[in-house]
Amino acid sequence: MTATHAGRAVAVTAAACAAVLATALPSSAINSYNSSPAPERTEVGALVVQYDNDDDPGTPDRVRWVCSGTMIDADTFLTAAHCTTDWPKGTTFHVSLDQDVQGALDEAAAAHPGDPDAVAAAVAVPGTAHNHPGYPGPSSDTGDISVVEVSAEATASRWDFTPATLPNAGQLDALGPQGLKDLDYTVAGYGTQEAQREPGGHTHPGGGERLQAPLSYNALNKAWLRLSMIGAQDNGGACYGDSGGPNFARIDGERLLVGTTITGDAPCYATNVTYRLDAPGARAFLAPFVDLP
Ligand SMILES: [Ca+2]
Ligand SMILES: [Ca+2]
Repeated sequence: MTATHAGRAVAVTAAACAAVLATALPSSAINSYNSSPAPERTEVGALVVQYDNDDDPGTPDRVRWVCSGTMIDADTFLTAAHCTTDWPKGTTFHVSLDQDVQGALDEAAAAHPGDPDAVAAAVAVPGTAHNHPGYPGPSSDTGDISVVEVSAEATASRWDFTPATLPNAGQLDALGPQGLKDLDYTVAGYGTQEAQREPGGHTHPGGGERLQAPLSYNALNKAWLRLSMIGAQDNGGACYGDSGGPNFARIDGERLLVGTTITGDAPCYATNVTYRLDAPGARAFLAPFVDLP
């Protein structure tokens, strides 16, 4: 585990990948291998951020998608705390459930040149971010979880979606190692592709479109569910910009949102490290925002 799949420290929100996206190849998300578009996952969206990015502080002039996330009820968008912290003063957070968020941003930028407020309003609904108060905690449980509270009315008027279902308390523990191995896992998000080796180093092309990929079980810790992205095992995987996005498992025929993408190996070929949503830390944080199962 090295790079945060959207963070600041070892870097890598999609915003930190600006140089990559600026020269982006045809848009695509998640890893390129074993992935597919996810138009049906309408509860999965992108975190859109409007922030100061020029020499005129106090006027948030830049609008871009930076992370992924999931609607877990009518007005609560679940994402990662490293996506919603450490932004310049005056930053505002927004949620888009569009399939092609980068395309929507490009279109809005062309329609509203020099008007970032109008661009944000065209592609997303505004919200208020709430970060886990303990973030960043110890590596055993970093508290890397946040929500963006949006207007249920504004969101429902733009997108038709069914909120994701959260797991019961300790549901992954109860399955045991063999039970966890037997499950089918799927990651979804708007992130970039795995590393491409190019002159000058690795780049991560693509991103901004909702894709999904299968994963398999690797390990379970107190706060973390590790999932394999090894292509040779028919898995796909998550990469930069997929942070905060969902990892689903099908349990007893039901699709449950069991973990949010947080980090993994830097080139995005091996492991997706996800924050468990059945564990006490996540549940205590989420309790004021959703009805927990
Ligand atoms: Ca500015
Ligand atoms: Ca709520």
